[in-house]
Amino acid sequence: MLKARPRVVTSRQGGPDLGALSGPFLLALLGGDEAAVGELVCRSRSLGADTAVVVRDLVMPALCEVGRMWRSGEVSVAEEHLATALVSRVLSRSSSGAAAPAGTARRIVFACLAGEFHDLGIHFLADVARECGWDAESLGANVPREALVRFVEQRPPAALALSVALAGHVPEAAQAICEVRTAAPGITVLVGGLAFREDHERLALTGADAGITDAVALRDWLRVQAGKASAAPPGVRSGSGLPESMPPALRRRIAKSR
Ligand code: B12
Repeated sequence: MLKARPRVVTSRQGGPDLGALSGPFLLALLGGDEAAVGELVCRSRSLGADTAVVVRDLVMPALCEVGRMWRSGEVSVAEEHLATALVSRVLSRSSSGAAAPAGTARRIVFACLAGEFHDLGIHFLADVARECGWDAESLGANVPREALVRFVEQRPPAALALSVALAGHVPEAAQAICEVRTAAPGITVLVGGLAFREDHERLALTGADAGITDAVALRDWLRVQAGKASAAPPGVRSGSGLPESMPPALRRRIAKSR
């Protein structure tokens, strides 16, 4: 059954032009040249690109090309794994997002559901969120639905962001969102990933509040939401001085031992 149509949020082109770095970046990735990959990311940053722009304009096109070459047999699975691991290491080192002090920032949780192993995107997006001053957690790949629902029920974030690369996983996302809405109403649920970039119509099947297509669009959405935040964002400290997002049993135990 079709659910309410979520908003699709896409970024406009803009920011520094990284086009000239794309070819060398792909070659460095495929050659496993970590120093060159690091150097190209540094050059992008010196041109004024933040993590969101680096991911949208340098990393995503390169990994799409790696995926194409992998499918056509031009590179092996081992070379694809090498490129993926390399870009992940370099980008996490170069991100400038420091962890926000507990309880002071709006919180966003990223996850890939059961069977979904494409978690590189959400690790980058968590860095993007930290650069925007959000408290971001990435639960990574293959998170069982029950565990995710319990997690957000006990420690409700302001936003839950689910990533779906394979179209066959859209029904699982729809089920998870339905259960999250019952267990923890009030959370804004975002979805993104290749499954929705291939076909925006799939968004309507999920029941999410919005579908966001890329890292720059997410960055802009996070900034707007942070601007709208009330004086007491979710996760602020309670009267006990402990974050509201802390599991209740742990909060009680710590409060008692004081
Ligand atoms: C790396 C990779 C893998 C790695 C993943 C490693 C990891 N830790 O992530 C491994 C080896 C595990 C893998 C496995 C498989 N893969 Co793969 N993989 C890729 C590859 C090459 C790159 C993906 C990537 O990281 N892109 C870069 C990131 C940054 O992009 P992204 O994930 O899309 O995220 C961005 C946006 O989509 C958005 N976004 C994403 N999620 C969200 C969520 C929210 C809330 C928001 C706001 C935004 C957002 O923001 C991100 C940053 O801009 C792609 C090629 C491609 N065209 O994408 C194939 C690809 C996705 N894989 C593919 C396939 C077929 C598979 C396998 C089935 C292969 C197999 N036979 O085993 C398995 C399936 C595993 C599973 N069950 O999940 C196909 C999918 C085809 C399709 N249309 O369905 C692709 C397209 C390759 C191809 N050309 O055929 N893969």
